[in-house]
Amino acid sequence: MFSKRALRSAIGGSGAALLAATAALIAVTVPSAHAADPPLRDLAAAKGVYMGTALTASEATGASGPIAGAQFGMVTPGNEMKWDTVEPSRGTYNWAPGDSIVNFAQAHNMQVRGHNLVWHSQLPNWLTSGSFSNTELHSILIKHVTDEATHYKGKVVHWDVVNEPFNEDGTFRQDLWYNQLGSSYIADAFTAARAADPGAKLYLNDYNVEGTGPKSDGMYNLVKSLKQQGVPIDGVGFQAHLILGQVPSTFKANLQRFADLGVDVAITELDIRMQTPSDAARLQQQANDYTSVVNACLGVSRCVGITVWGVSDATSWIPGVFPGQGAALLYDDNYQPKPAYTAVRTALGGSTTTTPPTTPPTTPPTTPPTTPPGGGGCAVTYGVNQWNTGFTANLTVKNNGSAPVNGWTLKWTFAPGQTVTQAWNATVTQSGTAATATNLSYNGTIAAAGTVDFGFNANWSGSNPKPTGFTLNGTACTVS
Ligand code: G2I
Repeated sequence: MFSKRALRSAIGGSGAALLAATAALIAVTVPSAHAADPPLRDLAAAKGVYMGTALTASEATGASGPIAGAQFGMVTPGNEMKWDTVEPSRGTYNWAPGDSIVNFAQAHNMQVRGHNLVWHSQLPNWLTSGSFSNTELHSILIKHVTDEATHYKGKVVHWDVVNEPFNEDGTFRQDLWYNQLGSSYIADAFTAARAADPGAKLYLNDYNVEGTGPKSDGMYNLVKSLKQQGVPIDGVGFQAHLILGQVPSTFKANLQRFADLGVDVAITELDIRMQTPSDAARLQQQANDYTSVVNACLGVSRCVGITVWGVSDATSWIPGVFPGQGAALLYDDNYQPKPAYTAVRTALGGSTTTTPPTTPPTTPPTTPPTTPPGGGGCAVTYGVNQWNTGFTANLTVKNNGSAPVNGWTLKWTFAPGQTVTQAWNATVTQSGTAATATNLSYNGTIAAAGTVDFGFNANWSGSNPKPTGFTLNGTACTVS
């Protein structure tokens, strides 16, 4: 008998495409060193699961966007569907940020996990300081859930209807909702969401519930009781904000016991943080940890997919909340895949080889390697943040010409003592005081009148002046 997952995989569009692609690869021998591996989204689809990422609006238009669109088949807005964004004043809705993520998803053939309808955090002031009566608060809650689920009807496949309702000991969190409405706010929110969008799968979502324990038990008891009461809950999300080397050994068994209650399960916000800076041993441990998490999901037939909480370490929430920690995702600060990426790919049935850089900087581009900025020249803005021995520079390069620049090289001269240590959104090399930045695979084109951003960290000694001249593909640029 086919499991639901095997059936999905056998008939799934991406799965079929993958099989066809695999057959084509077998028929034509492709030099293996540079044979492109299928993206994670296709490998996942062939296993009957999705692979997703969180994405904020600014990440979508930055360096994470092209990676997200290529590698992931599901997107969760990082902040754009939360209450403070969506309903900043009572009854007035701000859909544009969330809509921008939906548009991004549709443009990249991705699905959307809505996050979230009810939470204790990121609430607008009018709500937290409104001193509403219980009755009024209840109607505010139901209206918000109804209006948001209605707005995104047909566009969101899963909703995190209620997010993080538990304390660590498994009792209910004493937040605005529970304190005034009691635990029945949870059932009421699910019921309202179902009425507004009967097609969306409705999830309860929390963290520190991945392994068995008091918090997970609290959630288990709630789900069991909601199911017994006929409340429309379809799934349980396990956020999985994990710590290096601490993937719970009971993860799979725990997912399975929830699945046995008759709900889907999903890993919804996966990241695995470590002390920074990372090193080879930690990155390898992290790769092993990611493998364990993927295997836990694949081992449970009702585990429908995995979402990582962001594309790149460069913009992850972790360092801001856990100072000294980070490096938790699949792509590093320079948007290059880490051992964890290869581990996930392998666990999903892809190849075990280390991924070559997205496009090695030395690969000759197919289009003319360096078109000069068509006619109108270029302008560089160079922003600096400096401290006693180091600095961060953020550069914006504008193509003032009327034609796109395809493949770019920016050159400038440093002062003695200025030394780049790490760059993002570009490869930066240095020979003495001569510095060269070249595009990465995803940002090689600068549209007519368009810009590209990159930056670097560097050391300095003596003085730390701004470079006085830049050339873009050999043409001098103005500097500001
Ligand atoms: O905290 C990590 C996640 C835990 N589970 C629920 C998720 O919704 C949550 O996501 C994070 C976002 O990744 C952060 O980007 O939620 C944070 C807020 O609790 C988000 O951070 C906030 C910053 O703290 C604010 O300073 C900022 O104004 O993002 C806000 C919007 O950009």
